[in-house]
Amino acid sequence: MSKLRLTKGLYLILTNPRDGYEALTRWAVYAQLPAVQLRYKGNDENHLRALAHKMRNLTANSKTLFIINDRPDIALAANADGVHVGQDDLPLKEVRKIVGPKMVVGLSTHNLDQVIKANFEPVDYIGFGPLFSTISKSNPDPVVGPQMLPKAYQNSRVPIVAIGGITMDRIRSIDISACNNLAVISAVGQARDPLKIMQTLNRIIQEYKTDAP
Ligand code: 3NM
Repeated sequence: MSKLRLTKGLYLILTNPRDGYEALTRWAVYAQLPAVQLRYKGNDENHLRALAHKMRNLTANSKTLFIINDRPDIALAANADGVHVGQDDLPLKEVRKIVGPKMVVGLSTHNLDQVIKANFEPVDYIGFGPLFSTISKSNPDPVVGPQMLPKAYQNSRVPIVAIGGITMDRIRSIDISACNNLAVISAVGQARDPLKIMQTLNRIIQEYKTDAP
């Protein structure tokens, strides 16, 4: 397991952000977000490598972990802090073999079976979702609903990053005590004032208190 720690707060995923990868990464560092993930879905491998290099430089010596989606090889080459993979990517033991023991490894899960199976894999956190319907992913898995998050929490040995359709409006229906992070793409990436939205979401997550006495 990695010694790097994914602290509580907003986990920002960048896929074609309106204001560009560089500006959003700078703001994520300024806002001291716990993590920013490069999730590039294009075919231009050189562009991906260049983005990875740029985001690594911008996040170096900051509070913000730099995580790369899907590609353990590029995460290793770019000296990223972590790699995030899906259910259909390389087996987790292979991923861990490529990136070594220090890197943070995350795995997407979409139901309780997958949450429980992840307990036996060399992962540092799991994504869980989609909590709500999302337009940011092609062929998303069925919506799990925010009510499933506490159940995932009870069944997971690792911290949970809740994802999928999370917006300012919907955040109030999420039991944030059942996860370590909320992850968003469009709520920040397509916002008119991304810095303000990321700061607000990060603060809501970090300051969340349950109503229970
Ligand atoms: N993974 P937005 S949902 C990348 O369910 C991703 O694992 C999901 O984007 C999952 O915040 C999703 O715009 C898209 O809905 C999240």
